[in-house]
Amino acid sequence: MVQAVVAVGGNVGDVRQTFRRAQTLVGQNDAVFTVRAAELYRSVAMGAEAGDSFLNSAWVLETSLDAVQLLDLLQRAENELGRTREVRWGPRTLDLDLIFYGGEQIDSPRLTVPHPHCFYRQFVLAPVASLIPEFLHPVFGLTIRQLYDWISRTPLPVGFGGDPANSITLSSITREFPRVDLRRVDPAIDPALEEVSLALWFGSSDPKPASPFWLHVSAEDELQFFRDVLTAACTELETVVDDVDELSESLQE
Ligand code: A4P
Ligand code: MG
Repeated sequence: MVQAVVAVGGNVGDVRQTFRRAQTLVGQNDAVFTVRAAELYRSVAMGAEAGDSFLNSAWVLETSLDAVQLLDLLQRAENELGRTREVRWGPRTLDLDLIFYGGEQIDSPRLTVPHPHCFYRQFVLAPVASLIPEFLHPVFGLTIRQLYDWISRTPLPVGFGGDPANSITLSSITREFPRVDLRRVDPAIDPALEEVSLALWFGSSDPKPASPFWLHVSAEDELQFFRDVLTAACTELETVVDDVDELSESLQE
């Protein structure tokens, strides 16, 4: 039996209802024993073409499926609940990403676990931290709570290296994300990298930077990707009351 963690997101249709139906569908599988869901968070859409704001949540489930069987099950649920795939990072009824599969590290063409983009996304870390704050990220060796705190710092130190298209756009990024303290760093050797919560390397070659908190940005998605990552790292989430009874209770208080 393995404990798996799934990030849940959507921004098209009745998203709460879709999340509930997805949880039922996945929970009905004979090899899935419990599905514990976090509350809902509203988040600014990451991605130029991502559409309206998202609702995000997370599940912790116990399963005897192997990781690829679990991915198949998640993708079947996505398809059944109206997911289409026209645009990468486009609007979607339901996105189910496998974030952790126990403490395993998997790198295959269909599946990368831990999810390589989970560590800087508030909309993944906040719901997961609400369920399993002490769970250790198998690559970073930090708990989810520590990762969440690390990315929630103000100011948020973000390093970058390589060759971004132009420094004028970089200064516009600084204006757009006032929480970010942007620093140019040498990814291979710079001790300042230990200080940054997140580092982006622009360019085609892989510089093998000292920090684990780094992302490689290929030439074609350069600054838009930078913007997307900072949106996911910096924008505050709003907690959403899901339950009608809970809502009426909170209104009476
Ligand atoms: N794949 C590899 N590893 C995994 C994994 N750990 N979990 C492969 C799930 N899938 C994995 O995924 C593309 C392929 O990734 C799959 O065929 C699978 O074999 P997809 O779900 O078809 O496409 P996608 O979701 O558009 O791509 P991706 O990279 O998963 O996008 P993200 O990173 O999920 O971003 N803004 C807010 N505020 N909240 C969001 O939840 N989500 C996205 C999607 C964009 N903006 C968002 C949010
Ligand atoms: Mg996905």
